[in-house]
Amino acid sequence: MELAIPVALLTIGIYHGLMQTIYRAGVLKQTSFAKLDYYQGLTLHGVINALVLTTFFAVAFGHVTMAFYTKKEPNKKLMWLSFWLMLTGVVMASWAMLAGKASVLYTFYPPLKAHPLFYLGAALLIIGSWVPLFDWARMYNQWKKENPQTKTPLAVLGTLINFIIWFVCTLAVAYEVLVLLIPWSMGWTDTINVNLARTLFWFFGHALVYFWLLPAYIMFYTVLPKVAGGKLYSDLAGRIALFLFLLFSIPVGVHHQYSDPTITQGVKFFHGMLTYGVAIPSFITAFTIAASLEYAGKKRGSKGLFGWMAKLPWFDENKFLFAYFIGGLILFIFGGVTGIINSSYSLNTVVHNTAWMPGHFHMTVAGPVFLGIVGMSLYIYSRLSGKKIFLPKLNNIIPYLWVIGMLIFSFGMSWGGLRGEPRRTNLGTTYLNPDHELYRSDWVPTTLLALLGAIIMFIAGMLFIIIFFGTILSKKKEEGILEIPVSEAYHDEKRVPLFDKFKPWIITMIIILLLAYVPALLNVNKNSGPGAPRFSIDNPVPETSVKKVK
Ligand code: HAS
Repeated sequence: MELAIPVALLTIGIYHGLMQTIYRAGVLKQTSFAKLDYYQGLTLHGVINALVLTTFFAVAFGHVTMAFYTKKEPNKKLMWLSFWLMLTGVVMASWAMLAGKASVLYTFYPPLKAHPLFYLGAALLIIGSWVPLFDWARMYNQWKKENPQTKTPLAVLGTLINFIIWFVCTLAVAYEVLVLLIPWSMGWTDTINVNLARTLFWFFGHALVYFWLLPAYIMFYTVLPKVAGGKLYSDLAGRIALFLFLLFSIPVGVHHQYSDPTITQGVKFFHGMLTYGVAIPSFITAFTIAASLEYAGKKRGSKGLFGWMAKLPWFDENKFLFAYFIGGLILFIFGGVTGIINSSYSLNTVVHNTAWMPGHFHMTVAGPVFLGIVGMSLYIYSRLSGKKIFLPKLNNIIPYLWVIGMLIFSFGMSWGGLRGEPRRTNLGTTYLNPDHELYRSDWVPTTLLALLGAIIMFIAGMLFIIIFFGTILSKKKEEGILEIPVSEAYHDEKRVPLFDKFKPWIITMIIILLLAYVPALLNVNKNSGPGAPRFSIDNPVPETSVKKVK
């Protein structure tokens, strides 16, 4: 259920992704289509794909890794409690979005106001996803007591680190939602401090991207080397990378606020430096995984410096996870480079709020994260149910189709961004409408490229949904078991206690967080202007003024 529901919702999410590029390329020159407004569609696209799919999967995959490696049963009651809380939240938020009462995009920045049920739904989704952490901590402690001298399995370490990051960063967004947004949206308070809300959101928001990424990294470290036919080059490198994420994932949020005048240069500089810090574990990962793949290729008899690449199981349908993972890694090379460009203050002023930004983040969250999630969901389902993959040859082609589509799409978006094309804008009504005075012919090729890429991705996405539900509907062929490929380490370094306990890392994390965020919040407290009233997406006049005029 935790895998199938979000995959079913993907149909809506992917459809609205395609629609975005259709509007933006000027194929549609109107504000809505099929009774759904442009911003309503963009909100559905972002919330379903980036918040719902990712959170459900992280919880489901966490259950799988914890149960598989500790050989302990998660508490069934808590599992269901978490599932129902998350599902209720999704139903509430979906209602608000589909009814057109929450077209506030996935960042839900005020002064755009959503229906209170949207915020409440988001809060329930988050609270539901907290529940398993407490149960996993119990399972881990029991396992540790039984195995005091054994290294914590990398996948367990990664899952716990990821959910600790998630728990800490979501405290800020919980405060934003419960204390600032809901009372304001209910009309109990008249205005809201937009700067405080944005700062709290980004305390959560950048860590959120690593909450998406870490399950994929767990797969790259612990599953991919085995599937590729080799070993993990260094187990210790994986541990170091994971602990660095614990330190640096959260205190970087201000790099999303480089253009916010409330925050001073010193704070921006510090967050900028820490942002370079958070790229380090990804560089470690790039080298470690590349070395693991090189070893796999060499073991398969490759020759020469790059011959290993050709020997990898690119088209082996029995190892289809390889195709999903390598597709994600290839995209992430570009996603990472563009991310580092964003983190530079001066370059950020060129690309901020342009189409470059979705160009960047689609090669991350819709790259390694999306391909890892869908590939692993299919794998886990087929193993647990004992069913064979429906149309296995086609399944192996899907990730490559997705990568081609994504590279074309992101190239179009990034190129457009560099020419000033804005993000989150229905270009078809103005800039891409030849009859409009604002028409920009230089954005025609960029938006057409994005459209072409989106069509290819849409086809790949729909083929995946057919294969996923085709597999669910097929007959059981063997006994279902909980099994995931386990990579051995090539360098199985001896246990280093520092990289096997959480306490010193959590204390360091708290210190860095305080250093990064106390000054940021003091700035916000000092420099914020008057509070903002409630606005809806289709009216530049605040809601209260509209009511007064009526
Ligand atoms: Fe980002 C904005 C900086 C990573 C997602 N980012 C966003 C937004 C999203 C997002 C959704 O500093 C938009 C938010 C919004 O709506 O406003 N980002 C970074 C940096 C990194 C980074 C420095 N981002 C991610 C990841 C995401 C994600 C991961 C999702 C999962 N990002 C920014 C900044 C902004 C931003 C600014 C704000 C901009 C603004 O102005 O609004 C780093 O973590 C990236 C490090 C990555 C690497 C790449 C390592 C490569 C690997 C692949 C190796 C390949 C192999 C295969 C081994 C250094 C691991 C080889 C084998 C063969 C056969 C070829």
